[in-house]
Parts: sequence; structure tokens; C-alpha cells
Amino acid sequence: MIHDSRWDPTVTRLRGAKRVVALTGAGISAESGVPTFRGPEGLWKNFRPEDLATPEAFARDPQLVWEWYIWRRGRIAPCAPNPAHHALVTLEQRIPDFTLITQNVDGLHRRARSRNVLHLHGTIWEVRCTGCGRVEENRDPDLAFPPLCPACGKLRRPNVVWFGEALDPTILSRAEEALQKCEILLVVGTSAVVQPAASMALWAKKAGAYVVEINLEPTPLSRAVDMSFQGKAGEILPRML
Ligand code: BV8
Repeated sequence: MIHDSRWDPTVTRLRGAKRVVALTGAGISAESGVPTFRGPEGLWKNFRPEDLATPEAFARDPQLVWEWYIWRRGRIAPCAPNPAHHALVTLEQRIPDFTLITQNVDGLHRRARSRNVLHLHGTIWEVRCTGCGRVEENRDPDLAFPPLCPACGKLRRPNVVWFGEALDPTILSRAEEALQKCEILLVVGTSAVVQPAASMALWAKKAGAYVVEINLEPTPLSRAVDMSFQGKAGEILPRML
């Protein structure tokens, strides 16, 4: 990919920026081999989100929901961070105040050594007790059944935010605060469908940020952002830096 002069305003701003936020979705992990949710081979293709990523689904059929997450763990485990994840680590090292807000539960930003990461939707590598709320790391890829809590004996679930569930208020307010004060927001690899993440770019824009979108294709955000670059995050982000 040659240098695109349309990048210049973004690159110039990034050079002098003090406060930058990156908001990422499943698309940033696509080049690592992690299936996206709504892409051609998307995770949701075989299942509808309402069928599995909801507390009702887990209450109705914990086994089915659990198996879907174990299948996803198996899909994600061999995947490594890609140049897009690493580019955001480099950016974090260069920018005095950098916040990474991710919708992803795959843990690849942490694996790439990003430090200030807000996981809006939790992580697939932890379980949470449905009884006492105890959270523990759990990377077991073959757990055939939802594990029981050693403390209270109730079912343990993936420590992710399902549809219809509220996001962690602390994480949400830290994200809001970062979006309110940032000079630049990079929105990378999200279809901008799931709320409240999909509204975050508009919050930043309203607060005066310069908003840049990087995505393979246009999204509902594309008209509202300052710059929209179509292409692979794994190519555009490293080149931009
Ligand atoms: C809540 C965790 C309230 C689990 C997920 C307002 C309006 C309408 C609906 C709602 C609303 N407010 C709330 C809702 C309901 C709901 C919602 O948003 N529904 C949608 C479907 C309309 N929201 C909620 O329920 C949220 N909760 O608001 O609570 C509340 C308050 C108080 C008390 C009770 C309740 C919770 C939502 C969280 C759901 N959990 N995940 C799991 O992962 O299993 S969402 C799931 O989708 C993932 O987190 C994923 O990250 C997220 C968003 O998808 P994307 O990341 O964007 O991925 P997608 O595949 O869609 O897109 C990939 C993009 O990448 C594409 O654009 C593609 O072009 C691009 N791409 C691909 N390859 C590349 C690329 N780009 C660049 N480079 C590449 N190589």
C-alpha cells in the first residue's frame, strides 16, 4: 500500500497529540485468525446472538452456551496478536495519555502488551460464579461442562457481558472520561452496531475529538467521522505510525 496523502491530517495530529483513545472491535483481531461476529465466516453466522450471548440462553441451556464459548476458546487460543495490535502498543508508548477501549473478549491486546486496556465486554479467559460472583481466570479449552464454583457450588459462566446485561459501571465511566478528553479517537474494526460501544465515537466527536475510522468497509459511523480509511487494520495502522 503506497502512502495515502489522505493520511496526512491524521498523522500530523497524532504526532502532536497528548491524549489519544483507540476503540477496537472484532475486526482488529481478524488478521490474527479470530473470526469476527458479523463477517462472512462470522461467529454469529452459525448462531444468532440472541440464541447464545444472553443470560436467558445460559439459564435455559448452560451446556449449549458453554460449548459455544469453549469452541471459541479453541479458535482463539492459537491466534497471536497481529501488526494492528502491535501498532497500538507502539502508539501507547509514544502518546503521554493513551487509552485502549476494546469490545473484544479475545485478550489479544493484553497479549500484545497493551497496558491501559478497558475491556467493555469482559474476557473469554475468565469465569464468574452465577451465585457469589467470584471471578477467576480459566483458560481450560476442553471443559465440557460449565464448572461449579468451589466456594458456593453454583454454575460458573464466561466473564463476558451478554446482550441485555449492563457493562461494568467503573469500566464504562473510565471509557466515557477518556472519550470526553481525547484529542483523537481511532475506531478500528467495529461494525458499530452494538451499544453502547457504537455510540462512543459520537460522544468523542461531540466533545471535540478528531475521529478516524479504520475498517474494511463503510459502517454507520463512516459519515460521522472526520476520516474513514478503508482497508486492513494490520496494514493501515503500522503504516500510519
Ligand atoms: C446494554 C461479549 C443496557 C460476549 C458482546 C440501544 C439501541 C439498540 C440496542 C441497544 C441499545 N442499548 C442496548 C441495546 C441492546 C444491545 C445491543 O446493542 N444490541 C444490538 C445488537 C443492537 N446492547 C446490550 O445489550 C449491551 N448492554 O446496553 O445494557 C442495560 C443497562 C442497565 C441494566 C441492564 C441493561 C451489551 C452489549 C454487549 C454484548 N456482548 N460480546 C461475547 O463476545 O460472546 S457484543 C459482540 O459484538 C462482541 O463484543 C463484539 O466485539 C461486538 C461488536 O461487534 P464488532 O466488534 O463490531 O464485530 P463485528 O463482527 O460486528 O464487526 C467487525 C468489523 O470489523 C466489521 O465492520 C468488518 O468490516 C471489520 N473488519 C473485518 N476485518 C477487518 C476489519 N476492519 C479492519 N481490518 C480488518 N482486517
